[in-house]
Amino acid sequence: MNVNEIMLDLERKHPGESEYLQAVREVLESIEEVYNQHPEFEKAKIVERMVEPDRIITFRVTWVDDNGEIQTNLGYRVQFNSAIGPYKGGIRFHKAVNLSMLKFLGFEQTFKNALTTLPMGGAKGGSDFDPVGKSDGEIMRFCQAFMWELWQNIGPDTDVPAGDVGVGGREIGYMYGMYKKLAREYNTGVLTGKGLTWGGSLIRPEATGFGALYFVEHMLNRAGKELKGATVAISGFGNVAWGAATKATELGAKVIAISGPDGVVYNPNGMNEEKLAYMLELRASNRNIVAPFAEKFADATFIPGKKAWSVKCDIALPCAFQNELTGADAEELLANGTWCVAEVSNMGCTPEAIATFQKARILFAPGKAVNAGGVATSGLEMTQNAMHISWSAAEVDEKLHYIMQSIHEACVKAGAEGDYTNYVKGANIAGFLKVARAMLEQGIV
Ligand code: 2IT
Repeated sequence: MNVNEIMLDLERKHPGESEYLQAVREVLESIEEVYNQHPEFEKAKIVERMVEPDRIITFRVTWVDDNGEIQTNLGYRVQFNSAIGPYKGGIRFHKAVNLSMLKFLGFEQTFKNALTTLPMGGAKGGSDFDPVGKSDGEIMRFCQAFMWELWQNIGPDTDVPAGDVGVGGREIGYMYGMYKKLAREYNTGVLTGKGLTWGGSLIRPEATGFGALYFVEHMLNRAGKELKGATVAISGFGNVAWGAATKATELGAKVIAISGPDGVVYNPNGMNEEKLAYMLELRASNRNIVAPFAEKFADATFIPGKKAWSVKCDIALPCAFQNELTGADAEELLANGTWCVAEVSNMGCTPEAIATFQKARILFAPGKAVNAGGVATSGLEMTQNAMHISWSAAEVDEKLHYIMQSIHEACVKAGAEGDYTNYVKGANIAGFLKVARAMLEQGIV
């Protein structure tokens, strides 16, 4: 494989799709060496096939807003790879959603899902619908209209969507309601992230953040460090940030920053139960601002226009959006003494930021390993749905723990570079080998 040649070809086919091209380049660069040791991969053109989605479904979503105005958005489902299981991955509602974003996310999801140890292929979907400021009725009508188009393309053994940015339990509920009506069957396995009384799994809402902290604990243990007493800066204040802040606090770390598009909240005394509960309220308000947190809690300060990375911390956890931590942010964190960065958002760091952390040889791990607990627990939800049972919170949490430990071990095994662990390389190689071998065994399809 020649990475530059493949990238040139891909850029020609998909001009301007910067996130997608960025995600593919990162993976190809880190698997190149291993790939070239396997002539059978080269012969079967595994990489050339793996970088293209199996299929993309695009559709128009038309709905009526509260003023009676007709609105039209774009809807997508990118079914990326089904070598190891049915397509699986979230749905993102955000005004910036486009095909480049969903292709990058679907590509990443393929490797992430392979790392979970569970049989799930990779997919992603979404819409440029902007949930900010929308009423509950508008959210419901949009979700219904979205599912009206999507429903025939999904199913428990075909493609199983879930939540992502802008899509939580409420949206999954509205989508499932419409699915059930159209399909005329009670088929819970078609979506994950469901409510607990109608097929959802305990721990699924917490799983991305909890799993991330289990992964970070393993990284720290291996490096002879501790979470207890460490200061943690988190970007975002949504479901993932909440789960991460909750588990970090439980494990004895101090979460000293959360952030939003409007700025950062400096929270020097860390979180407590009341503050964590307020994070959920803030997200549910649909206003997408973090400033009210500092109005409610006197020991917190809001700094407008600043990112979480301006706060001096031991551990930085991007929990919001792709490329939210840049090369300049990485320099600032290093100057402030940060010694561990774990992406909880997908591709939270730019390539420059990753290179900066790796050059400084601090602990760094990529989203596809760190945040895999979310989709892994979706996989556990699918299992419970298929068996028509529900496991206790302790059972699910124990399985999540075990999965995060397995992912950490796989990364360490494939990512060792002398006495440094290159978690990016480890995650990419481990995920790639599993998917590549499955593709090879299934022939030219
Ligand atoms: O990025 C992700 O892994 C998710 N949004 C969760 C996907 C899922 O199917 O649970």
